[in-house]
Amino acid sequence: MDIINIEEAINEFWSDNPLNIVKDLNSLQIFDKPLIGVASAYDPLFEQLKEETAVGPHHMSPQEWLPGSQSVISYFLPFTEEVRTANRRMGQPAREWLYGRIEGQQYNNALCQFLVRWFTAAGYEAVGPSVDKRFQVTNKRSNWSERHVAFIAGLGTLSLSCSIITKRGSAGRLGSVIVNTLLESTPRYYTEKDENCTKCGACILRCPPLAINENGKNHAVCSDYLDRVLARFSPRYGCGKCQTGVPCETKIPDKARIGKSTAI
Ligand code: B12
Ligand code: SF4
Ligand code: SF4
Repeated sequence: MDIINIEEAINEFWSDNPLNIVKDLNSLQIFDKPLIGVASAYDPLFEQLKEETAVGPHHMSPQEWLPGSQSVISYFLPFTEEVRTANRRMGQPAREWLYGRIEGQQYNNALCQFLVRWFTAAGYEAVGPSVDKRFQVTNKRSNWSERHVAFIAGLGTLSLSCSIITKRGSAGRLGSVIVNTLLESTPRYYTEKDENCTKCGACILRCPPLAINENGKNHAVCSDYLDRVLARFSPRYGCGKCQTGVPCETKIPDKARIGKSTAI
């Protein structure tokens, strides 16, 4: 078993799973090809996430999710150009983005469950924390934070808007699976927790309820705004203005360009 086999399985799922297509929106494709990273289940950063300043003591380690685990596979599902460009206009979320949030998460859950079945069929044990019955979110802090896991698995860093910025940008969703097979870890090409963010401030200007400032994002303000969006667009909601129409939408922004242009 190596990362090539896993990539092939994920890409096969990505290329033909019908949940990636929204018939209601003219057969809109939600996600592009996923980006994949691997962390050792013994990476000391997992223990660091239990600190109050990181996620908190309730954050479960890979061993707590799956005794005997060896590796954690994290993936980033980038939104397609259609979803991203539709959401670049200021103000209310685009319909494409609302479907990307809700139907997109159904697809994400299906991919996670597929990977668990795929590893099990190959004779290994696997757990997808986000689709596991033990998964919980308390005071807006989950017991398995996908962004922190992606950081550990070499996919990218956090940012001023609190999004993860990967080599394919920040506009997308994350998932992960813990397995009891040893895989080669993806090297982290960064050392700081928000290294990929230029602090250009473009996301500050994009945020409708002004949840972001130069010190970071206020989760409560963002969350209250999302509740108002839900009241209007139920059963869907979402916003993601901080992940679209910004220099980190599809790539790691170029630090040399700060001050020259903040919009894409
Ligand atoms: C609760 C939640 C929310 C809450 C609060 C957000 C929050 N607390 O992070 C609300 C409702 C506001 C929210 C909003 C949104 N969310 Co949300 N949310 C979650 C959820 C379920 C849990 C997040 C969590 O546990 N956070 C934990 C806290 C502690 O995170 P934090 O405060 O940012 O952490 C700081 C500290 O840890 C500090 N730090 C201190 N020491 C250390 C040490 C290390 C090593 C590190 C790395 C960091 C660190 O750095 C961090 C940043 O300052 C995750 C799914 C999941 N299972 O992870 C999705 C998730 C984070 N959300 C996501 C998205 C897309 C959104 C929205 C865009 C909604 C939408 N689709 O329109 C918005 C805005 C996202 C944004 N810019 O942050 C994605 C993010 C993908 C991405 N590209 O980054 C996730 C991962 C869902 C998914 N499966 O893809 N969300
Ligand atoms: S828009 Fe600029 S400041 Fe905001 S997260 Fe992206 S790179 Fe960082
Ligand atoms: S999701 Fe919307 S409300 Fe929340 S921080 Fe991003 S732009 Fe602001």
